[in-house]
Amino acid sequence: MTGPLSASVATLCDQIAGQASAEAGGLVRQISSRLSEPLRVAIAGRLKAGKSTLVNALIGRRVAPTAVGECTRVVTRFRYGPADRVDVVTRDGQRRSLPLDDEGMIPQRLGVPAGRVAYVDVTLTNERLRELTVVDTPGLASADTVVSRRAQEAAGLSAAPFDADIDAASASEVAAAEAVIYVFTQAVRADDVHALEAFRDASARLASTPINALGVFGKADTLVAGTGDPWPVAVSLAERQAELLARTVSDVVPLAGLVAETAQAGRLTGADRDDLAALAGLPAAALRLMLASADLFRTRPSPVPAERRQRLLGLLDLYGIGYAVAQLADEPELSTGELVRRLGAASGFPRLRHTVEETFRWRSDAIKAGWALSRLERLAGRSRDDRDRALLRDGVQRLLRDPAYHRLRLLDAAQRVATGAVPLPADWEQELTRLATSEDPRWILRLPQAGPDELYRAAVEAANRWRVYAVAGAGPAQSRVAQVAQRGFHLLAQRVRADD
Ligand SMILES: Nc1nc2c(ncn2[C@@H]2O[C@H](COP(=O)(O)OP(=O)(O)O)[C@@H](O)[C@H]2O)c(=O)[nH]1
Ligand SMILES: [Mg+2]
Repeated sequence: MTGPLSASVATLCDQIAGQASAEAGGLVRQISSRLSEPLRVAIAGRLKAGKSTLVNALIGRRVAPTAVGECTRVVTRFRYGPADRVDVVTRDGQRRSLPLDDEGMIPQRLGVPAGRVAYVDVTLTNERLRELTVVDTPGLASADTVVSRRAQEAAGLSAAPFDADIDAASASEVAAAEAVIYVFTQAVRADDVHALEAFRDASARLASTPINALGVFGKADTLVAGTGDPWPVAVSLAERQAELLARTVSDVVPLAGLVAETAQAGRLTGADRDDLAALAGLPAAALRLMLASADLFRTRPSPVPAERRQRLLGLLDLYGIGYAVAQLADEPELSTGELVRRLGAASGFPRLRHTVEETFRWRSDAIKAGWALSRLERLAGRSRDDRDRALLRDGVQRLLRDPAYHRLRLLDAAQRVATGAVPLPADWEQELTRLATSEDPRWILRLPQAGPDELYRAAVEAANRWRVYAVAGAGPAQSRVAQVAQRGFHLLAQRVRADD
């Protein structure tokens, strides 16, 4: 599913590749082939933040190991494919296939020293991966700088696909992601902010805005002791983080990732449900004591054997157990399926999924087109061949003059205003946001009933207003934004008239 902007960049790539030198042509074809792939989202964050857990929840299958092990130390890419398959790609470009282990997970032992692994390439016959390729990274601030640098490359933090210090075959495979989900736990630290800014700086154009980055406030369930309700605290903390990071991520969504993984991957069995129901039948005081801490839950006398209790902790942790037990105490006949559905809702995952769709999928055409254009520009900047350089530069310039590409500039301007980098009066900001994020002239102009004439006049009027603001308005930054808006409304007026 290639959107219109990506499709025309792909056409441009084909034209350039046909005329450029063999070397540049090959690189341009790599960029082009990325445009028809699903949007690639890297999951970034510190070690143990809950990244792999989130990956499993997003895929809806427990396939990424979440314990300490070799696999959690390498970059792993999950994409759609006709068969389940794990390939270990080494830094010399060789591939080695491995079977999934007995539990359907990536094996803990890769058979290759971690230092020689470029990344692990996993294809799964999983519908959710048809639209989203997910890249799991080991953690940005890990002590092992090699691993951490590779994580940064996979997250697009520092490296272009072409100048990574690995061979060309692997480099083309491990091209940077177009979008990132950054998993925080507790407070946002200074180097988290730093890493995010590096990500923005590394990729030009759209990446310089929160348009392609989303924050997840992970392990929200561990914010309060025992089984207390963490959401009031989690929601307000996430809001505070979102304010702090407004220039870096579009939103920060709180999530109880472990519960989300268990629910999404369908890990809770009928026997688990029955164990939870048995706990729900305990006298209230005994239950309260048991659920006060993980240690007490393991050690207090209980109708459920110790190893089964350990399993429940691993599936749900105290918050999830407390939530499930409360549901079963109210409705002892609750089915496993309905319990899982409620746990999924209680994990915060539905809001995350919705936000991912809003933030990434909907914008993925613009994100990918912007990504590819910035790669072409970068290639032009690096090319030693004058003819290649001219071909690339001219091609990109030609495309950017196409009215359709004005959307990229609009999104960029709207994000800059939304982040506060360029302050505008609130109603001007809202108008710009509507223009940047919609194709519907009636909605943009807030004239739901208007006919073509009225829409045309309103669009021309808006263009004039922004032109005046560009000249008379505050500073040079506002002026540049206003010029982009003016042209946007001018193009909108033309479109309304053409559709008439
Ligand atoms: N209680 C709780 N534990 C979690 C959550 N997310 C992950 N974990 C646990 O934290 C540990 C590290 O998670 P993992 O996904 O491997 O972190 P990564 O290093 O960022 O990939 C694992 O034991 C997970 O089960 C969560 O939301 N709540
Ligand atoms: Mg991990």
